[in-house]
Amino acid sequence: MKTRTQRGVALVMVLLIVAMATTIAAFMAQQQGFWQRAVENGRDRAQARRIAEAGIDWARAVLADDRSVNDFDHGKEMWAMQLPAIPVEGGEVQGTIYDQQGLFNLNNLVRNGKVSTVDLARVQRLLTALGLPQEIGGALVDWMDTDSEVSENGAEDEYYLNLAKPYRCANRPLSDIGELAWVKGFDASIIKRLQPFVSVLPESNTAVNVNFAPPEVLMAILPGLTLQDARQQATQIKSNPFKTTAEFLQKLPKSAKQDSTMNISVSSQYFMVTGYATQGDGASAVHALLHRSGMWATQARKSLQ
Ligand SMILES: [Ca+2]
Ligand SMILES: [Ca+2]
Repeated sequence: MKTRTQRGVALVMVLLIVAMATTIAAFMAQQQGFWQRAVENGRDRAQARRIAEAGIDWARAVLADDRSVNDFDHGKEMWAMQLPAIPVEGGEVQGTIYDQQGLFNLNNLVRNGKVSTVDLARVQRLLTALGLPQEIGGALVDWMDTDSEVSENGAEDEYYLNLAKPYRCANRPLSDIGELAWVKGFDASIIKRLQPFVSVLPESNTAVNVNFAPPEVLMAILPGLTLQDARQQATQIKSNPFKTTAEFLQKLPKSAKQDSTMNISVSSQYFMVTGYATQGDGASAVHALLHRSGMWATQARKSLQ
């Protein structure tokens, strides 16, 4: 027969085992909850991504439709409208198309591996208009040209290989605006200031679509144009966009000097498309650079988040 003490110990053991079993069960239930939520989140995110990517196909269709209507592009056209998010089952989706040719294409600066001096002068005018140092234009030329000869205010391998964390000069066109952070003289605040006015397109002789050009870009392509005239011009264009470049040239303010090498247009081939979608707890953003040739646009670059 068990003593009273033995019975007491046994009871404590039972209570301990029950307590442990309860803790383990609670822990397992919690883990299962985490796992289930992780699966659900993964599923929501995958769905959101598929919907956001479908936004790119929507943009291609919209841009093709636009080209079937006319051969000029401006901010009052349907494709350029910013639409609010549209509800879809389980979430919402938003797609926006941004013109890229009202901006100055930095890759125009170097053509076939050599500096385009007229474009360097344009970049320097743009930098001045933005209150940035002109000198960084020289470093950008060297970063992109294929030779290793140091230009005025430039920098080649010798400079970059002597940095605390050395790397080589790219000697090729830019692939992305973020790449500027590697170039001598550029930093985050300069890139932030420059970004709304420049693009990085996979070609080196693209026209500026004057219908989308901000005053600072108009100043860059039209020597002598004052900031006041450029602002007035950009405001007028916004409400009365041009259908031909001839019309634009006719209405140029007196302060602007016409440049025979100026490459302008009233239409665009490059567009940045952003697709954003939510599904349950998941969200996804897609950015794609589209190149429209004829009616159809192909994807030149894409990033997913
Ligand atoms: Ca159009
Ligand atoms: Ca170089």
